[in-house]
Amino acid sequence: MALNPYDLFDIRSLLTEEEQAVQDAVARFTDERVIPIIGDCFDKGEFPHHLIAEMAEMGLLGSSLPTEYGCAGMNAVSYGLICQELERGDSGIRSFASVQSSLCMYPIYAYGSEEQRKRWLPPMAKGEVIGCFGLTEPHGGSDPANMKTHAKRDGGDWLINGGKMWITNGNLANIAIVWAQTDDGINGFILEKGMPGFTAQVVHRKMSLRASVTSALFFDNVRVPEANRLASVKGLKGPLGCLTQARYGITWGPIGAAIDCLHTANEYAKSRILFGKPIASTQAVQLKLADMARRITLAQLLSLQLGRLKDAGKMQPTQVSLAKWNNVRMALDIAREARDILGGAGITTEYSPIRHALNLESVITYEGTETVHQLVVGRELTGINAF
Ligand code: TGC
Ligand code: FAD
Repeated sequence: MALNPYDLFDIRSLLTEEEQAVQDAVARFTDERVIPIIGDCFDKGEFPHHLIAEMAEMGLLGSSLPTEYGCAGMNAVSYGLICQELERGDSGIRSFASVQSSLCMYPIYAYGSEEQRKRWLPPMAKGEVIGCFGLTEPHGGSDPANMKTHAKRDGGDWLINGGKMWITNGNLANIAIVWAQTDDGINGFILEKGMPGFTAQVVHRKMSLRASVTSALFFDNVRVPEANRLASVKGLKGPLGCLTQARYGITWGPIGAAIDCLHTANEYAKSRILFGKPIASTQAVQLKLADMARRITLAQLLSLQLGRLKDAGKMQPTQVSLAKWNNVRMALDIAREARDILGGAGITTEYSPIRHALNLESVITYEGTETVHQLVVGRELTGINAF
């Protein structure tokens, strides 16, 4: 029986029927709604806003949170499959879902009051309220402990001053989860669009994630009521806890981008005739395609086991770091190699590999750079902190 070239180890057979159904539904959405338009969106530097309502309708926003808040209550493996299928379309679409789900809805759920959960989560699940997550500052994203943005008590309120950089969904968002230094350590706040002194500015001239909105946020004496503070967490573990959720999804996402690149390169190589035969019949090209399949298979197994550990409540941040490092590196290398197999045709966005490669340059940097994740694994092995 012929094997599925994009799932050589039949990893799909390890999924439950429900997980397979989630994957199939999101795959259909990507094939029918994302792939036909995303090249143009990337060229124009536009995020396809009209897809938000459709993603919400499918339960893709806050998919792992409980149904009592209007969310789908799916397991971690299903969330991973959602990320994989969305990123097969484009990293920018997966980024939108990651930020909304893991970086905005998750902290409200995990660190917020019941009142905050009831107020924000149902409209966020419907895509009526969009969130962004402000941790990184211009002077150095890898070291968020060194943040300058601060919040000072003023009567019953807080006054926030500072700024954030490289914020996904920034200009789209109705609310921002903002992390700020206080006299009592780092705290998280929900800032609302329109609060005086809170502004966002789009980052232009991006060569990566062009179908995603990226912004700088500015806070000039923004008055935020105590009711908007995420009161049940303090310190860096607050934002890092959110990053663990998002990074988990990001271990899956690039598998989708890599599968799309392998598929594109394979089809092209079978039809491209050079020296009287398809380039797919040469040993050089087959070696490249085989190596892509090998690396994708390993990444699939890594993320699936990570998801099973997460669903069992046993996932550790170091495991997430290893998988984020491995899987993003795998996808970036495959995207560049696929681009090469397409020759000159590979340099235009008519074919997806160069778009995926450019996007993955962001994915390998955000949510902890490759180096940061390598050093987290190194610290685990040696017991010595290299930061
Ligand atoms: P350390 O000072 O040792 O720890 C502070 C506290 O945090 C706890 N902790 C974690 N908790 C949950 N998850 C994790 N991954 C955690 N890592 C640490 C830790 O136990 C401690 O708790 P406590 O109770 O003792 O206070 O911090 P560290 O030395 O581990 O951190 C250093 C380092 C470099 C790993 C960390 O600063 C880091 O990860 N830097 C990278 C920053 C980053 O990833 N920024 C991402 C910004 S958001 C983004 O990029 C979104 S892109 C979204 C998209 O479009 O998809
Ligand atoms: P730096 O931290 O300045 O790193 C520069 C270089 O130094 C890197 O190569 C890094 O690996 C290396 N380095 C760092 N530490 C060490 C060390 N100890 N030893 C050796 N080398 C080291 N942030 C948010 O808060 N919210 C968002 O929604 C968000 N979205 C993003 C979207 C995009 C498109 C991009 C590009 C970024 C986004 N980010 C977001 C920011 C992202 O998390 C940061 O870019 C990332 O954490 C790296 O920070 P930096 O860019 O300041 O690089």
